[in-house]
Amino acid sequence: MLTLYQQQDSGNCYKVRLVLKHLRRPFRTVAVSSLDGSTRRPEFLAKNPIGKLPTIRLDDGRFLAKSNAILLYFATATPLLPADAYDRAKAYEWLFFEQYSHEPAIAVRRALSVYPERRADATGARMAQLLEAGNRALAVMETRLGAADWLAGEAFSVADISLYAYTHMADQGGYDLAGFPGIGRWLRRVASLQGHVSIDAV
Ligand SMILES: N[C@@H](CCC(=O)N[C@@H](CS)C(=O)NCC(=O)O)C(=O)O
Repeated sequence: MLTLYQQQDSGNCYKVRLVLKHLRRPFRTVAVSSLDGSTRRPEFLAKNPIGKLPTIRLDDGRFLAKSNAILLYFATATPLLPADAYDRAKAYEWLFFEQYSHEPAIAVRRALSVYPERRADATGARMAQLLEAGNRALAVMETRLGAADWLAGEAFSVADISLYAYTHMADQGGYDLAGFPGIGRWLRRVASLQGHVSIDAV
Protein backbone atom coordinates (compact mmCIF):
# COMPACT_ATOMS: atom_id res chain seq x y z
CA MET A 1 0.00 0.00 0.00
CA LEU A 2 1.30 3.47 -0.89
CA THR A 3 2.19 5.36 2.30
CA LEU A 4 2.10 9.15 2.32
CA TYR A 5 4.06 10.83 5.11
CA GLN A 6 2.30 14.12 5.48
CA GLN A 7 0.79 17.02 7.36
CA GLN A 8 -2.95 17.22 6.66
CA ASP A 9 -3.14 21.02 6.33
CA SER A 10 -0.07 21.35 4.08
CA GLY A 11 -0.93 22.33 0.52
CA ASN A 12 2.09 20.42 -0.75
CA CYS A 13 0.73 17.23 0.85
CA TYR A 14 -2.82 18.00 -0.34
CA LYS A 15 -1.54 17.98 -3.95
CA VAL A 16 -0.46 14.34 -3.53
CA ARG A 17 -3.77 13.28 -1.97
CA LEU A 18 -5.58 14.97 -4.88
CA VAL A 19 -3.57 13.21 -7.59
CA LEU A 20 -4.01 9.83 -5.89
CA LYS A 21 -7.76 10.38 -5.48
CA HIS A 22 -8.15 11.42 -9.14
CA LEU A 23 -6.24 8.31 -10.20
CA ARG A 24 -8.16 6.13 -7.72
CA ARG A 25 -4.93 4.87 -6.18
CA PRO A 26 -5.48 3.62 -2.62
CA PHE A 27 -3.04 4.97 -0.02
CA ARG A 28 -2.60 5.36 3.70
CA THR A 29 -1.26 8.39 5.50
CA VAL A 30 1.21 8.76 8.36
CA ALA A 31 1.26 12.08 10.22
CA VAL A 32 4.71 13.68 10.49
CA SER A 33 5.37 17.24 11.58
CA SER A 34 8.03 19.82 12.36
CA LEU A 35 5.94 20.74 15.44
CA ASP A 36 6.72 17.50 17.28
CA GLY A 37 10.18 17.23 15.73
CA SER A 38 9.31 14.08 13.77
CA THR A 39 10.59 15.46 10.43
CA ARG A 40 14.06 15.71 12.04
CA ARG A 41 14.19 12.23 13.56
CA PRO A 42 16.65 9.70 12.11
CA GLU A 43 13.88 7.27 11.14
CA PHE A 44 12.24 9.93 8.95
CA LEU A 45 15.54 11.28 7.58
CA ALA A 46 16.35 7.73 6.48
CA LYS A 47 13.25 7.91 4.26
CA ASN A 48 13.91 11.45 3.02
CA PRO A 49 17.25 13.10 3.91
CA ILE A 50 15.73 16.52 3.06
CA GLY A 51 13.44 16.05 6.07
CA LYS A 52 10.43 17.52 4.30
CA LEU A 53 6.84 16.59 3.52
CA PRO A 54 5.30 15.20 1.45
CA THR A 55 7.32 12.00 1.24
CA ILE A 56 5.80 8.86 -0.21
CA ARG A 57 6.74 5.20 0.11
CA LEU A 58 6.03 3.40 -3.15
CA ASP A 59 4.71 -0.15 -3.31
CA ASP A 60 8.23 -1.46 -3.98
CA GLY A 61 9.62 0.21 -0.84
CA ARG A 62 11.39 3.13 -2.54
CA PHE A 63 10.75 6.67 -1.33
CA LEU A 64 10.05 9.86 -3.28
CA ALA A 65 9.86 13.47 -2.07
CA LYS A 66 9.01 16.93 -3.45
CA SER A 67 5.33 17.41 -4.17
CA ASN A 68 5.55 18.13 -7.89
CA ALA A 69 7.99 15.25 -8.52
CA ILE A 70 5.47 12.95 -6.83
CA LEU A 71 2.65 14.37 -8.99
CA LEU A 72 4.68 13.72 -12.14
CA TYR A 73 5.56 10.18 -11.04
CA PHE A 74 1.91 9.19 -10.66
CA ALA A 75 0.56 11.24 -13.60
CA THR A 76 2.96 9.79 -16.17
CA ALA A 77 1.04 7.90 -18.89
CA THR A 78 -2.33 9.01 -17.50
CA PRO A 79 -4.69 11.76 -18.73
CA LEU A 80 -3.34 14.01 -15.92
CA LEU A 81 -0.14 14.63 -17.93
CA PRO A 82 -0.72 15.90 -21.47
CA ALA A 83 0.34 13.51 -24.25
CA ASP A 84 1.21 16.36 -26.60
CA ALA A 85 4.86 17.40 -26.10
CA TYR A 86 4.16 21.13 -26.07
CA ASP A 87 1.20 20.87 -23.69
CA ARG A 88 3.27 18.57 -21.46
CA ALA A 89 6.10 21.11 -21.41
CA LYS A 90 3.56 23.80 -20.49
CA ALA A 91 2.47 21.61 -17.56
CA TYR A 92 6.13 21.45 -16.45
CA GLU A 93 6.35 25.22 -16.89
CA TRP A 94 3.44 25.69 -14.47
CA LEU A 95 4.94 23.21 -11.98
CA PHE A 96 8.24 25.11 -11.95
CA PHE A 97 6.35 28.41 -11.69
CA GLU A 98 4.45 27.01 -8.72
CA GLN A 99 7.66 26.18 -6.88
CA TYR A 100 9.64 29.29 -7.80
CA SER A 101 7.09 32.12 -7.98
CA HIS A 102 3.83 31.00 -6.35
CA GLU A 103 4.42 28.72 -3.36
CA PRO A 104 7.34 30.76 -1.90
CA ALA A 105 5.01 33.75 -1.63
CA ILE A 106 1.46 32.45 -1.19
CA ALA A 107 2.20 29.38 0.96
CA VAL A 108 4.75 31.23 3.06
CA ARG A 109 2.48 34.23 3.74
CA ARG A 110 -0.28 31.81 4.75
CA ALA A 111 2.11 29.94 7.07
CA LEU A 112 3.26 33.20 8.68
CA SER A 113 -0.41 34.17 9.13
CA VAL A 114 -1.87 30.94 10.53
CA TYR A 115 0.88 29.18 12.50
CA PRO A 116 1.56 30.88 15.86
CA GLU A 117 5.12 29.49 15.94
CA ARG A 118 5.89 31.33 12.66
CA ARG A 119 4.48 34.70 13.78
CA ALA A 120 7.87 36.10 14.81
CA ASP A 121 8.92 36.01 11.14
CA ALA A 122 5.86 37.98 10.00
CA THR A 123 7.48 41.39 9.99
CA GLY A 124 5.73 44.23 8.18
CA ALA A 125 8.39 44.38 5.47
CA ARG A 126 8.30 40.60 4.88
CA MET A 127 4.52 40.47 4.72
CA ALA A 128 4.42 43.40 2.27
CA GLN A 129 7.03 41.76 0.02
CA LEU A 130 5.16 38.43 0.09
CA LEU A 131 1.86 40.15 -0.69
CA GLU A 132 3.34 41.84 -3.74
CA ALA A 133 5.08 38.67 -4.96
CA GLY A 134 1.95 36.56 -4.43
CA ASN A 135 -0.27 39.02 -6.26
CA ARG A 136 2.21 38.99 -9.16
CA ALA A 137 1.92 35.19 -9.32
CA LEU A 138 -1.88 35.36 -9.17
CA ALA A 139 -1.87 37.90 -12.01
CA VAL A 140 0.13 35.47 -14.17
CA MET A 141 -2.45 32.75 -13.49
CA GLU A 142 -5.30 35.18 -14.20
CA THR A 143 -3.84 36.00 -17.62
CA ARG A 144 -4.15 32.32 -18.56
CA LEU A 145 -7.36 31.47 -16.71
CA GLY A 146 -9.21 34.57 -17.89
CA ALA A 147 -9.02 33.03 -21.37
CA ALA A 148 -8.77 29.25 -20.84
CA ASP A 149 -10.40 26.59 -18.69
CA TRP A 150 -7.18 24.82 -17.66
CA LEU A 151 -3.57 25.83 -17.13
CA ALA A 152 -1.82 23.49 -19.60
CA GLY A 153 -3.48 22.46 -22.83
CA GLU A 154 -7.19 21.74 -23.12
CA ALA A 155 -7.71 19.45 -20.15
CA PHE A 156 -7.36 19.22 -16.38
CA SER A 157 -3.79 18.16 -15.50
CA VAL A 158 -1.19 18.00 -12.75
CA ALA A 159 -0.56 21.69 -13.39
CA ASP A 160 -4.09 22.45 -12.13
CA ILE A 161 -3.67 20.12 -9.13
CA SER A 162 -0.39 21.73 -8.15
CA LEU A 163 -1.58 25.34 -8.40
CA TYR A 164 -4.99 24.61 -6.86
CA ALA A 165 -3.53 23.56 -3.52
CA TYR A 166 -2.25 26.87 -2.21
CA THR A 167 -4.40 29.14 -4.45
CA HIS A 168 -7.63 27.79 -2.94
CA MET A 169 -6.49 28.89 0.53
CA ALA A 170 -4.70 32.08 -0.49
CA ASP A 171 -7.27 34.09 1.48
CA GLN A 172 -5.78 32.60 4.69
CA GLY A 173 -2.59 34.47 3.82
CA GLY A 174 -4.43 37.73 3.24
CA TYR A 175 -4.76 37.55 -0.57
CA ASP A 176 -7.99 38.91 -2.03
CA LEU A 177 -9.07 36.73 -4.95
CA ALA A 178 -12.01 39.01 -5.82
CA GLY A 179 -9.81 40.81 -8.33
CA PHE A 180 -9.02 37.54 -10.14
CA PRO A 181 -12.34 36.33 -11.64
CA GLY A 182 -10.73 33.80 -13.99
CA ILE A 183 -9.03 32.17 -11.00
CA GLY A 184 -12.34 32.13 -9.14
CA ARG A 185 -14.08 30.29 -12.00
CA TRP A 186 -11.16 27.84 -12.28
CA LEU A 187 -11.22 27.09 -8.53
CA ARG A 188 -14.92 26.20 -8.81
CA ARG A 189 -14.25 24.13 -11.96
CA VAL A 190 -11.54 22.10 -10.20
CA ALA A 191 -13.64 21.60 -7.06
CA SER A 192 -16.59 20.30 -9.12
CA LEU A 193 -14.59 17.51 -10.77
CA GLN A 194 -15.37 13.90 -9.97
CA GLY A 195 -12.58 12.62 -7.71
CA HIS A 196 -11.97 15.98 -6.08
CA VAL A 197 -11.64 15.98 -2.28
CA SER A 198 -11.32 18.84 0.16
CA ILE A 199 -8.11 19.45 2.10
CA ASP A 200 -9.82 18.17 5.28
CA ALA A 201 -10.84 14.84 3.77
CA VAL A 202 -8.99 11.83 5.16
N1 LIG B 1 9.17 22.29 -2.22
C1 LIG B 1 8.77 21.24 -1.32
C2 LIG B 1 8.33 21.89 -0.01
C3 LIG B 1 8.43 20.93 1.13
C4 LIG B 1 8.10 21.60 2.45
O1 LIG B 1 8.60 22.69 2.78
N2 LIG B 1 7.24 20.93 3.23
C5 LIG B 1 6.84 21.42 4.52
C6 LIG B 1 5.33 21.21 4.66
S1 LIG B 1 4.47 22.16 3.47
C7 LIG B 1 7.54 20.63 5.60
O2 LIG B 1 8.06 19.56 5.35
N3 LIG B 1 7.54 21.12 6.83
C8 LIG B 1 8.09 20.40 7.94
C9 LIG B 1 9.54 20.68 8.21
O3 LIG B 1 10.13 21.55 7.54
O4 LIG B 1 10.07 20.06 9.14
C10 LIG B 1 7.67 20.39 -1.94
O5 LIG B 1 7.02 20.85 -2.89
O6 LIG B 1 7.45 19.26 -1.51
